[in-house]
Amino acid sequence: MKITFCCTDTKAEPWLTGLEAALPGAQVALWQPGAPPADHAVVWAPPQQFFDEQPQLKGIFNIGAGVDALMKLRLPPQATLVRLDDAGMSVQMAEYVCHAVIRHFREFDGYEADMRAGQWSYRKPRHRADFSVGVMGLGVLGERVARALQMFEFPVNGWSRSVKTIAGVRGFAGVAQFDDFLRATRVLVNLLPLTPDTQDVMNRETLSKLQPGGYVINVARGAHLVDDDLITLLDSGHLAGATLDVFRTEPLPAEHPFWTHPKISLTPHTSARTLREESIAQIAGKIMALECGDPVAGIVDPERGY
Ligand code: NDP
Ligand code: OXD
Repeated sequence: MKITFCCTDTKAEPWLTGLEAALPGAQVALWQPGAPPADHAVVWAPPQQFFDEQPQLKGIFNIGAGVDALMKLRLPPQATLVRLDDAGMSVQMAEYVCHAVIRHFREFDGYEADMRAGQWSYRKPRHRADFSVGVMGLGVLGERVARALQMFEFPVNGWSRSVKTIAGVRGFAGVAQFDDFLRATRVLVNLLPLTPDTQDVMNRETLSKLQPGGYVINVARGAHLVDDDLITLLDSGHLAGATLDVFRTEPLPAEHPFWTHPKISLTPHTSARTLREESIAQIAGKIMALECGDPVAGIVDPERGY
């Protein structure tokens, strides 16, 4: 069995040796233009040329959860496209989002500034019941995040395409219930896949429906958010702040206003990192399952785009 590896911005060597160790007998090679045909591909944001030269692929394994970059390309129609299914990302996402929610709710930035100014002062405790958190996307990551937030007793809302029942989470589904979801939410967490339906979903109109003092946490993709609309609503005072991990252009361009906005906290697309060992083990298991005709978790539906 031949496996070709084509992952942008990824150190290839440890992946190649890890995949070879996990799939004894397989030949694993770094893709180069003109490389011989392979059975399966392990990819992250490959160029179109890669698929044009590998039209016979049986399986394409993305080393991330989001497949939006692949959905822009022409893929071999017979190939099964498989995304990472957690592989250690959901716990990271839960800790990132809980940290951001709690940091905002408990006003830790304010306390830090006070203490640095040599000021020992207290703020009035806020009511948890006033900080309902709405999670957009209740998939592998969103569900874990919603459950983690519940542990801190925040009221939690969830929005998905199809109806989801998660104990203790007030569920909303589809376009018809989106407004109700937004109006019931103060802190908005985005964990949607980027698709034509979800692009620009956080804009002036939708973010205006959040409860006053709203807060935005974007950990999915930059193109879900209309940057200028966020800034307008922060400056008008309708929104209290935002924590952003993902951006339309990454790295975030030096001149972008997000860098210096006092109400925005930034991280460099790091909320849930691909963990190499877990991912190699998962991908190797999926390649073997696909070869044997066994069920494989995390198959992408090209029609839905996720
Ligand atoms: P999943 O595919 O498991 O879940 C997607 C969820 O979004 C599902 O609940 C789905 O609904 C819902 N959804 C999709 N389209 C719509 C829509 N039009 N309206 C309402 N709900 C919709 O994805 P993951 O949880 O694994 O990952 C989510 C995203 O997180 C990834 O696509 C990626 O972009 C991002 N990500 C970011 C990382 C980072 O480091 N910042 C790391 C990893 C992922 P339904 O359940 O009905 O299908
Ligand atoms: C992913 C990511 O989609 O890291 O896995 O953004």
